[in-house]
Amino acid sequence: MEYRFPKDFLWGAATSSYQVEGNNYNDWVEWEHVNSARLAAEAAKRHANAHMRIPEYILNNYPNPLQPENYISGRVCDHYNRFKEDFDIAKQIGHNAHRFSIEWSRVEPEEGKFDEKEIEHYQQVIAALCERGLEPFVTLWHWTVPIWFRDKGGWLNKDAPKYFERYVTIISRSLNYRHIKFWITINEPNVFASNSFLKGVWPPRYKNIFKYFKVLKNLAKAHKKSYEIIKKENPTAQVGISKNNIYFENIPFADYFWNKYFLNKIKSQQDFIGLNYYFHSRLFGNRNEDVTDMGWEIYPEGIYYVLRGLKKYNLPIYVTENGLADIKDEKRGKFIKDHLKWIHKVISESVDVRGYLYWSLLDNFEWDKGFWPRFGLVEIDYETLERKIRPSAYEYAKICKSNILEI
Ligand code: IFM
Repeated sequence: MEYRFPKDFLWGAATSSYQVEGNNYNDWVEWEHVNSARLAAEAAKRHANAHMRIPEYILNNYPNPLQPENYISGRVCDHYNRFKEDFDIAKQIGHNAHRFSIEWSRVEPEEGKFDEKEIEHYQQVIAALCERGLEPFVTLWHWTVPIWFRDKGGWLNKDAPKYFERYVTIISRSLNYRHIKFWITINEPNVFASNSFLKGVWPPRYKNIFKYFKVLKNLAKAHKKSYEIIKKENPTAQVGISKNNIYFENIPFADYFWNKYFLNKIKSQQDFIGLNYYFHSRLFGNRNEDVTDMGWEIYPEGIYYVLRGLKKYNLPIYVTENGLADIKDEKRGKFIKDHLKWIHKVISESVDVRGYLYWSLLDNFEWDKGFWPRFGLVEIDYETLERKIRPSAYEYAKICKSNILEI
């Protein structure tokens, strides 16, 4: 069976600064150092439980969840220095778009002092993408913040949106806007706010529903203002957010609060919706017939329902993330194809999906889980930093190059 995608469909992958660049200095880097031993000990405790054993094929790799160094990002993939090599690979495997993020803590390491050299670095990143025919999707904020911002209370500070606006003003002026059509102001506001302020698992580890809503409010404010700033600089820019939406099977309450609440808040200040799709949730438990290395259920059909749920916003949609941890690369090819089949179906029912960015181009640092989850189309050997293109990347390349999915 052949599924042809619309003309000019964008194909590619996504990354974020802290997860691939290496040698950053931000709130997460400080947090890792304080928490790595605890995270390794907790993993060991879970592993001691017969039902939660970590499989050998994960433990045989470096670094693995039982090792404290698994939780220290360090040089990660050294993408900061190797971005050209990595974009060569993206081009080679048929991509025509790429999503990356700017590291706020590099650009504004001290309050109000912007580092020209770092801005230049991102100018070079954008130029390198354009030279290779990769359409840049620039994410302005993917969860990490400068130390000075954290010390002011981070996103809980009532002036947080103002601090963010200052950064966005400088960035949108200094990056060559003619080369950037797509701007993503904020990555997954709910995931950030819930892990950091409600569940207490990510820095600053609060468990407080009022703080959770306060942070969402400030993020929405920051987005709206950034939208205006970028549009003033370049009225033709397309500005949106990346929103992690979950397919809640018959759970309308959760669907509203998780999927729609934030999007409704910024409704009139977005030109597209970036969808990050990973999860499905059933009221009485998922079947989990097929799972990723992280135990996340693989449920491709869910992307169809989630995309249908976004139709009412009447905006173009780009899938700005979708992917899985699969160290053996046994499931990735099929995973991508199955999701694309459902995306194709929703397009044929006139939902305006215009692109697909796999998460991630490279293996990278998965937040409090560290290095062991392997999401990459490209494998990273963390001892030598050698890049190896996985077989699934070639399967995906065929689709990217032909604009046709064959199953
Ligand atoms: O690694 C993350 C990314 O930073 C945001 N979206 C989900 C990915 C996988 O958990």
